[in-house]
Amino acid sequence: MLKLTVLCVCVATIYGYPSFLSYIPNGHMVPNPCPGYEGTYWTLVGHRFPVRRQFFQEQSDIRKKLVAQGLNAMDMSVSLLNLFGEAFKNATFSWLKICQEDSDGDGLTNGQELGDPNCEFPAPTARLVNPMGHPGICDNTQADMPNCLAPKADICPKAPVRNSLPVV
Ligand SMILES: [Ca+2]
Repeated sequence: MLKLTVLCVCVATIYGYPSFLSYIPNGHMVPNPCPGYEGTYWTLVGHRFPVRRQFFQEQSDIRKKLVAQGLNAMDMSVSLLNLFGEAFKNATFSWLKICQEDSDGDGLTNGQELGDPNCEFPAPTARLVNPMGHPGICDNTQADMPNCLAPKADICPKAPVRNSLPVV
C-alpha cells in the first residue's frame, strides 16, 4: 500500500511540474481568463487549477476522499488535468501534434491561443506572439462558442477574496 501511495504522489506531481511549460509556446505567460483573476497567469496550463497551491490542495482533498471510499488513488492525476492537459498527455507531450487542435472547443486552435499560430514552436525561428487565451478554457471573446467543451463556469476556481480597506 505504501508503494502505491508513493507512486500516486509521484505521478500527480510529475504532471504538475512546471518544466512541462517549456514544452509549449509561451507556457509561462498564459492568461488566467477567470473572473476575479484578471492580470494573472494560469501557471499550470495543463491542469484544472491555475497555481500549485490550489493544485496540491485539490490533490490532497481527492486523496482523502478516495481513501475514505476505499478506492484506488491512481485516478487522481487524470482528474486534475484539463482538456488541454489530457490532449497533451495523449500526444506524448508533443506540441506539434496538438497545435492545430482546439482542445477546449472555443473556436481557436491551441496554437492561436498560445501565440504560435503557425505551429512553429519549438524551432528557434518560431515567430511567437503573445498568447491570446487559455487552451483548456473557453475564452474566445471574438466569437460565439457553440462547440465549447470547457465553459468557465465549470472550470474556473472561485474568485479570490480581496482585502479591502476599512471605510473611515
Ligand atoms: Ca480557450
